[in-house]
Amino acid sequence: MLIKLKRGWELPERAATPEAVFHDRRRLLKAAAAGPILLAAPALLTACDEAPAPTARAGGAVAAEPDPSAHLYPVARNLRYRLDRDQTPEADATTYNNYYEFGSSKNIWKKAQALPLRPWTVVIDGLVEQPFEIGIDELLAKMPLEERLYRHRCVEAWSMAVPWSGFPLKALVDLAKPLGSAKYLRMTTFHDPEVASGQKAPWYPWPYEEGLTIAEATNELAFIATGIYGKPMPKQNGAPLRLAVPWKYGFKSAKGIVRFQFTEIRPVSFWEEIQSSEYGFWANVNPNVPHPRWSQASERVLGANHRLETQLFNGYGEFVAELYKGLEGEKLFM
Ligand SMILES: Nc1nc2c(c(=O)[nH]1)N[C@H]1C(S)=C(S)[C@@H](COP(=O)(O)O)O[C@H]1N2
Ligand SMILES: [Mo]
Repeated sequence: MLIKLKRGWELPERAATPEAVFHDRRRLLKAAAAGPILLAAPALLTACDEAPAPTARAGGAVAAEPDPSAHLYPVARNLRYRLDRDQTPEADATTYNNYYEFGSSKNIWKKAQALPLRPWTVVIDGLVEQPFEIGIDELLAKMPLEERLYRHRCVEAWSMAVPWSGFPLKALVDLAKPLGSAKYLRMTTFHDPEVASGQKAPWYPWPYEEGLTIAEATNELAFIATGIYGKPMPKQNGAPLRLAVPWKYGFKSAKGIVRFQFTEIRPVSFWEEIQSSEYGFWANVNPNVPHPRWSQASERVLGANHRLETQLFNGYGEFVAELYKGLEGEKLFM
């Protein structure tokens, strides 16, 4: 690429938006050869160049239809997980989003309201004692809900700090009863181009997929978030189920999950399939390993006027560093 590598804080926001600007243009050029796709080009490029600052504010007011899980919240906070900074204002965390199913700009929260949340069936299969399906409300009733304050660090060098509600991923793994041969957990997002128009873009490998090793998935930090700010999860933030793995870059935290599959084969995730030289399987946060196109040394704090230095494992080394002993030959930090 001819894009000059600059330090992250010198980048205009739109330039540090790898999941949009770069790939859409590149894939567009590729796809343009095919002809008909060209029709989509002007609209797409406009969307990519859109100023990220939202004009409208969502907050809790967005949930027009009542969420059937609303009575479950708020849940008790687990004080083991502490922040080193202020919480991000709810209005920022709920209106500045990455959710490519609904478009490649940050301002998709209104479009995401088109996603129906019921019925929502979760498939648990692959290398398990007995594959099964379970409705979201039945699953929520079985899981130990709690609130956790976690940092979130996007690979684009912005960050937030939010109170998630949800349950440890380990509780779901235990429910699934994986076989000893399972080495990875693959998570798959819903696929419905009729409601998620972003999924009509054929140059993305839909549906969105992500994966963890079983050791990562059963680490105490790995969390399935079902709510935020003491309320059910807004659609734009990944309702009804989204992963939160705060020591990894944000793209690992798949939203709108419908399937948990246990497998022997390392899953190839959405962004890895698009550009494996920039987005790998491990994607652990490390300020000393720059993205090929920008620095990861610091982060822009959403809803604040300052940057902070990024920390190794996003500050969660005490919980997770152990997981990577003996894996030093792997590309752990991209
Ligand atoms: N299904 C799906 N999950 C996704 C994404 C996406 O585009 N689709 N984007 C990821 C990225 S890059 C980030 S930074 C976080 C953003 O979560 P937030 O919008 O709740 O802040 O969601 C992640 N999960
Ligand atoms: Mo991200």
